[in-house]
Amino acid sequence: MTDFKKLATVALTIMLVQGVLALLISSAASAQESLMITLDNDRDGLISLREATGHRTLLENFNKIDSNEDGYISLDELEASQISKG
Ligand SMILES: [Ca+2]
Ligand SMILES: [Ca+2]
Repeated sequence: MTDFKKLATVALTIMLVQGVLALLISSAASAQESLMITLDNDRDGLISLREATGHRTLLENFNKIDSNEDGYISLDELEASQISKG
């Protein structure tokens, strides 16, 4: 096997694994994950106070949900809160 073929095989394998992972993640997306995607306007994986203004319940409970008090709601904190889109 040439180096190029080896490289191509490795690249193909990585793409395949990433595709399968993406499929798994998207099919397993929880209500909290879809809420995070909806509200996280700057795509940093966290909901800031400004981004939380798009969701009334989240905004009202922001300080309660932000358990590590860093001013942002992470997906873990969102999942712990059990708040969903509705
Ligand atoms: Ca954000
Ligand atoms: Ca936090």
